[in-house]
Amino acid sequence: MSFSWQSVKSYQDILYHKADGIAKITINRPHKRNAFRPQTIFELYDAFIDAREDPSLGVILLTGAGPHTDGKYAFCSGGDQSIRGEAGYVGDDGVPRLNVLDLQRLIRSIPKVVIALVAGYAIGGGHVLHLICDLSIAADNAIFGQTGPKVGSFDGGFGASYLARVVGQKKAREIWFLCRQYDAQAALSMGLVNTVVPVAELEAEGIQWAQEILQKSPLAIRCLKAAFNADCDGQAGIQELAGNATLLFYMNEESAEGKNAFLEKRDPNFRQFPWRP
Ligand code: S0N
Repeated sequence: MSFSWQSVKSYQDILYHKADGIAKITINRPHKRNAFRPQTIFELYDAFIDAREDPSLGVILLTGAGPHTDGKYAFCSGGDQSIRGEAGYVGDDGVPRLNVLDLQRLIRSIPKVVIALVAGYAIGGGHVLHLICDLSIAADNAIFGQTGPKVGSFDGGFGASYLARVVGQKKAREIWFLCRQYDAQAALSMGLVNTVVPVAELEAEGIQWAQEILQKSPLAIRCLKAAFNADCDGQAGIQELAGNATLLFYMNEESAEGKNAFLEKRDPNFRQFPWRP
């Protein structure tokens, strides 16, 4: 399928494209199996904010560049271990950070559909990134797994609790405690991905899913995403869901009457509105 991606902005560690209501954000460090460093996360965050603020976009595809020169693919292999310091991942400014957590929260709360397109490795913090996307489409060469207990780290946030919501407590504990790798079919059978396609068809499948979603009601999808999140995210999830209720109320005449009355220095006439059953 030919699709006219337009490059949006130039970054060091990622690529960012848009076309026809869809954004595509690509982690572009294939020599490191697309491991992220603080700079990568800053750039991903910047691109996701841009996609959130662009009302022409409804779906964001998150993927990894590849294959590398050795022929291998990766979605993302997590935090770049070569720059891991005593208190996080250390960028050029010398400051240690775990800023992937900011990105996780943004992907989860952005009121648009985020689809992970996973070819090759989705490992460690890279596995958590695909996990928190709304949908995951795997290439037939995809490999999934956590490595934390093997490399001296763990993600006790979404990486543990949301994984357990998705695949169940027993499987989530197996994934973290044994640090095994799982192929695409195994991921499909445990509900970790939505479908598996040949690697050559991965992007086309993602575009197809995005185009189907774009035919649907933006507000309905927005409220559904918030509703799914609210079930897991405590008060932050309720805030997100309630923010959508306020948004819808702002779009209603009853809400406008209150604002108009204030601006017109008169009492509001709410008696014109019904107390619905
Ligand atoms: C992905 C793997 C399985 C691929 O194996 P393969 O195909 O044999 O390739 P390699 O030869 O191993 O790799 C090719 C080149 O890429 C480099 N590379 C790969 N992954 C990384 C990485 N994560 N960091 C740095 N470099 C990487 C290799 O070094 C190699 O380079 P050259 O050719 O120069 O030698 C395999 O590569 C693998 O297992 N990778 C490591 C996976 C891993 O353990 N990732 C880190 C897990 N932890 C996190 O992601 C932490 C996330 C985080 O920030 C966090 C978030 C919340 C709370 C806590 C944390 C926390 O910090 O823990």
